[in-house]
Amino acid sequence: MELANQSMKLLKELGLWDRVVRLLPWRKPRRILVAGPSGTGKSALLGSLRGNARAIDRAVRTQFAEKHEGRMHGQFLEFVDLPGQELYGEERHHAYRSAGQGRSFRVINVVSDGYHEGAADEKTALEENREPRASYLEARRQRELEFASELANVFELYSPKWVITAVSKADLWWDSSVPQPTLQRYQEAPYAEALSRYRRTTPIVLPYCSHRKPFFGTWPGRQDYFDDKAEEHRNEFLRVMLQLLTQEEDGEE
Ligand SMILES: Nc1nc2c(ncn2[C@@H]2O[C@H](COP(=O)(O)OP(=O)(O)O)[C@@H](O)[C@H]2O)c(=O)[nH]1
Ligand SMILES: [Mg+2]
Repeated sequence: MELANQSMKLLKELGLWDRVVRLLPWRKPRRILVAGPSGTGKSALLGSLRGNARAIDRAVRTQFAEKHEGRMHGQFLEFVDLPGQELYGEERHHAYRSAGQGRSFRVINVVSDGYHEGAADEKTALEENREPRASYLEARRQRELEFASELANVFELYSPKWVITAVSKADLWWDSSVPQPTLQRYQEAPYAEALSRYRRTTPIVLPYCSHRKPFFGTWPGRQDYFDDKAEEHRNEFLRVMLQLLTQEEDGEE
């Protein structure tokens, strides 16, 4: 024990202590919150990042903040999959508080252009001809906007190291025209403003697709997207996320 104390002192004197701590196996993982309204695809995104890209029955909802810890490309990470339902607001606030207190955190903010598949029934979300109902998509986009304001309030109290907005389910909305109108919507007002109301940051907005699945089991979305783009987008998302993690000066916590 005495020897351990002496070595610790020596390392501190040499200015090497921090570096050693960073390599210790018991150091705490870096925390990433996966946030967003219900049915945007948070659990699916997390599953796909962790190598499990399968469709989720829409009746299966995340009820409590679920933690998933592990190594990813040399990074020791803890993902917190947050429940998005209005109903679980208390639980969500608790997760934000415990994530923000005394601990650094990062956020993956998951949106999907209103294509939320959760508690709503098929009749609410689809027209008779099985196309997504415009009024449903619009209402859910509004929910995304409200959620962005809620996040901004949290960020006023606790500042995340970084925020990536993942515009998921790209297999449903991707349109090869350039520039992408859907992505633009999240880069501009009112959405980008709501999210960065208190802390001005350059928004990082990336398209994403966890798996291919017809909307409410019937509407196939954009057929060509999955073959042409999905993997490229997943790789790019991972690249940006790992780059942000390596750029953090204090890899601690
Ligand atoms: N088409 C498509 N469906 C997805 C995608 N990601 C999730 N989903 C589906 O959307 C529903 C809600 O996803 P889930 O991850 O549970 O949403 P959460 O409430 O945000 O955790 C599930 O039925 C998923 O299979 C995606 O990238 N594309
Ligand atoms: Mg979930």
